[in-house]
Amino acid sequence: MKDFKARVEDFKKKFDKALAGAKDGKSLQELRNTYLSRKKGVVKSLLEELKAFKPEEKSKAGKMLNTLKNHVQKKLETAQKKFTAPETIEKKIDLTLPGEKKYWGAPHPVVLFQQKIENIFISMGFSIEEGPEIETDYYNFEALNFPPHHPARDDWDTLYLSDDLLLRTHTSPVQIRAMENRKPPIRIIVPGRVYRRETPDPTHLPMFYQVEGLVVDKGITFAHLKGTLEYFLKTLFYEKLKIRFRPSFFPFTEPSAEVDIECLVCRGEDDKCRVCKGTGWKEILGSGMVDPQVLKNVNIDPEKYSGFAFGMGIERTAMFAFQIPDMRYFFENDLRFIRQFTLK
Ligand code: 2NL
Repeated sequence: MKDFKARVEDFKKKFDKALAGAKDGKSLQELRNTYLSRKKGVVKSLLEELKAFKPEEKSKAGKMLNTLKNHVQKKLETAQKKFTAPETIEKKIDLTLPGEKKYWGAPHPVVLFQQKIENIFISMGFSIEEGPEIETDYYNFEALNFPPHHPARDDWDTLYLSDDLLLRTHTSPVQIRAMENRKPPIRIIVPGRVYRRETPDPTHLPMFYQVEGLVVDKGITFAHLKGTLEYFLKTLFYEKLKIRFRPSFFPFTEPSAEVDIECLVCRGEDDKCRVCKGTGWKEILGSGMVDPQVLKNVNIDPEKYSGFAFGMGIERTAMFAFQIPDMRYFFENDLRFIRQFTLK
């Protein structure tokens, strides 16, 4: 028995020494064979010797053998990992190949511009309103003071879905719904998609984004319209921006005005400027005092209340601000285009 114990310990020492000298997976395999082979491994042949032992010695010797076997197995496993891990990684990954490129998206320039516009109006106490893109003839035209078959409807190149349903040509119907549903004071802006029957070209799309605004309260005058739009445009562009108001016509406002800003491309210094056509001015907004008939249509008494409204195209304004030459770029979704825009 003493002899058995000494031999087991001796095998352990021999194994440790051999393992320390093992240089690769192959020599580990040889070690495993020598010690753990089921037919003629060291552990197996020692196990054979147990048969000759008395029962209490048998169990002691069995434990010693088990300890040896576990020791050998554990050490071989750890050594195996050390040898095989780097080898298999090198086989699976070709480290000479270029890395995988991660394609990041970017906020769309229309979204960036819309958010910037929203934030300016939020800072003035406006709230943001949304509504359906499919509308009835009433909300898109009639409530806004376009009588049926009125020639002014031709200006809006409407896409009809049926006799009564259409794709909204502006976001005004959302403002009509807002005036129907609540009492003044009303201070809202309505950004969103609008549709018109157009063939895409550098300055037209059949779908684009618009933002309209509406203020209705007691004592609202043209001075409020002017002050609000001047503050808005100076914040959107820069503080010393030159602005002018020009008389105009819309069926839903009276009086109406178009708002021009100085041409930021040539600053009025190029009489051949392609952006402002040499005028030095660029039309950016339509606006006016809400027509009393429109207020009546939504049961707001025009004797008590007045209001102003305005509308502007988001892509058109973004094109001017970023000097984008073709409106179609916005919806081609080419990342090389989309990634170019950031706003302060
Ligand atoms: C433009 C002109 C405008 C409005 C939109 C409006 C809405 C209601 C009542 C009165 Cl509910 N007016 N909206 C007013 C003036 C101009 O847009 O050139 N848009 C791109």
